Amino acid sequence: MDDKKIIFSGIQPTGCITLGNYLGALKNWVSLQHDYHCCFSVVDMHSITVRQDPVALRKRCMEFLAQYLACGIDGEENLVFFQSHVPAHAELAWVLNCNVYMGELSRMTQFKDKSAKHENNINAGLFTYPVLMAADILLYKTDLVPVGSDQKQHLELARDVAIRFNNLYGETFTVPEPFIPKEGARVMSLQDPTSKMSKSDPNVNGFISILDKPEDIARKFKRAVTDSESEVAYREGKDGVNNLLSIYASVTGKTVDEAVAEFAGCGYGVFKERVGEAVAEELRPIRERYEDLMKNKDYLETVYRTGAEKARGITARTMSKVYRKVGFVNR
Ligand code: ATP
Ligand code: LTN
Repeated sequence: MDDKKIIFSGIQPTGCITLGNYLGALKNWVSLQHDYHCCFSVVDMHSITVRQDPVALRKRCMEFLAQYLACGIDGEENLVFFQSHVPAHAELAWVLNCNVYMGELSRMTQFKDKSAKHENNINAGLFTYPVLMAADILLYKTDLVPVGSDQKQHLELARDVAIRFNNLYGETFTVPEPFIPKEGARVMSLQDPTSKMSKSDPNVNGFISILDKPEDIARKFKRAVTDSESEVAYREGKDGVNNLLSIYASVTGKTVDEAVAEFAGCGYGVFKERVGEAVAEELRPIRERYEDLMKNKDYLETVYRTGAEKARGITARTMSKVYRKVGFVNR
């Protein structure tokens, strides 16, 4: 083995992949992929914590996989697979469930948000969701987890569980670190810049799908909610403008200060148009590659089958170690 460190990350196949998912997670996966051994999973088991239509879910899972690749993830160099194809995720989640406290899980803000949103289906899976996520990460001896800032709390829990398990049973898991980008870690809704851009937002004008056409992107940015002033500046109280500046900085690789300087003296109309153009430019090749990839089902199948096969090998070794540590009889 070389001394490359290990990355694990995933996105759940719900709604469509947004500019938030892209800037918070995917774009960084792409830039880190050659310097680490990477596992990028479509975490389908997480997605059933909210009710899914089975036919739509199966189709969406393939579309998500194709979008990972279309963004520039190399499906041969990295392990790209569906979480449900690797049974160890569920197996380790069970063992970790027995080492996590109800109190810890009750504090998770995502659980509180999601149970408020889905009050007719507050199932046990929604509650233990972060434990499955910890299993995803710990199975691969992951060093680094590139995610948006909303996942920081879940990652903290994964670290706590790893440390607790190691203290109880002896050195078993690597304690992972989050990788949260400087810009783009929390892209806000274009319609309500005080709440996170979310793929399950019923208002399509609030989010940009990475597959949106340039004219739709332009329209959504044109309608983006800003404020009643007219100065493009980054400061408290200007949530809408701040969000557009961060998006622009993240897409172009510039700093927010450089972006502010660039738009000095511009009206909001021109500013929104330019941000929209920069985003459309970034996403255009992704949409084109996606269309090609979706025509090539055999290739997609090769990627996810080989990914899962390798992942099963790695995770089986972790599981036999874990089962031995907790005191189960050897198979
Ligand atoms: P949902 O709305 O269904 O909860 P989501 O849009 O929050 O979904 P997830 O699958 O939960 O998407 O997240 C996938 C990855 O994208 C995670 O790393 C998460 O931190 C990141 N992410 C999600 N939304 C944003 C956002 N608005 N800004 C930056 N990163 C984000
Ligand atoms: N919970 C994450 C998705 C996720 C994940 C992971 C991210 C599931 N397992 C492992 C990083 C590593 C979310 O974004 N909602």
